[in-house]
Amino acid sequence: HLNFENKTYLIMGVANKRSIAWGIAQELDKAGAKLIFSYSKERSAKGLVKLAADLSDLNKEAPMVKCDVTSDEDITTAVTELKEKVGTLNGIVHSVAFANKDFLGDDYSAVDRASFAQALDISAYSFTAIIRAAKLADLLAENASLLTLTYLGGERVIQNYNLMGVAKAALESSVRYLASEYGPTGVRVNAISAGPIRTLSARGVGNFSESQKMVEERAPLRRVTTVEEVGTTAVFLLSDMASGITGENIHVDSGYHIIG
Ligand code: 0WD
Repeated sequence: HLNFENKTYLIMGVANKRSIAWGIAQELDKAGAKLIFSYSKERSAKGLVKLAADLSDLNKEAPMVKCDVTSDEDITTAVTELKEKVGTLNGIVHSVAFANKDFLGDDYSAVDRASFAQALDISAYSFTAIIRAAKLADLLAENASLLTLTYLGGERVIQNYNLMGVAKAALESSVRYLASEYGPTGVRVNAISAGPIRTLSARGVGNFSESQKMVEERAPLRRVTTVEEVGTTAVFLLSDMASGITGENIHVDSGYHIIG
């Protein structure tokens, strides 16, 4: 069931070696899956080439495509390139999010129209957009598994998460609607709700260290979640071992979400 031979996955959202997407890529590589990466800016591409060099021989020279998810043109071009480079995808890991830092602290209601639209566009709409484009291009294998990353702030109020929390709520809801729509074709759609992990994006959230401290003090496991733990759960969800799971949001957060 955990056989990843001849299976190919698109990984979106590796900014650097701390990125959750990179943690997932490393675990998939260990499991024997073939990888293809997408990046949003040319400068991320260079870093990605260097990172990939540390992967197994299968992925050392993994193909890469440009895809700034705010651009319909980029999405169309990326899908065409993916079709040429790999033909079929057995899954997609969407690990992309953005919100204007000015609205990740203080009062939520201060958010302006443009920042709201941008956060929802990059962090929620992009998952739907890439899936639709991949499906229309007949890029998705039968039983493909699609995965996105979310956070508890989408379900409840977490101090400072504000605008991103609203975007994550939209993302989590889209996971359910997409799962329902694509289920009849065998395609599964799930989310991992990760505990706070110190990455580039996390630095933008006000008082980030405080949320990690809360996890250490109150989560059942009394420690912060590691990127490896998110990676191994992703491998499971992307594999046929999870064939009965869709529309789900699995918390990989040391159990923090059960604490009131
Ligand atoms: O504590 C955390 N770090 C948690 C993160 C806890 C729970 C969930 N998450 C989520 C994030 O909200 C996000 O959805 O995990 C996902 C990945 O976040 P990360 O690994 O913490 O962040 P980072 O390493 O900064 O990666 C975010 C990626 C970057 O990749 P690229 O390849 O573009 O450098 O999102 C990318 C960002 O640049 N991104 C975009 N990618 C395509 N098009 C865009 C865009 N327009 N904007 C941002």
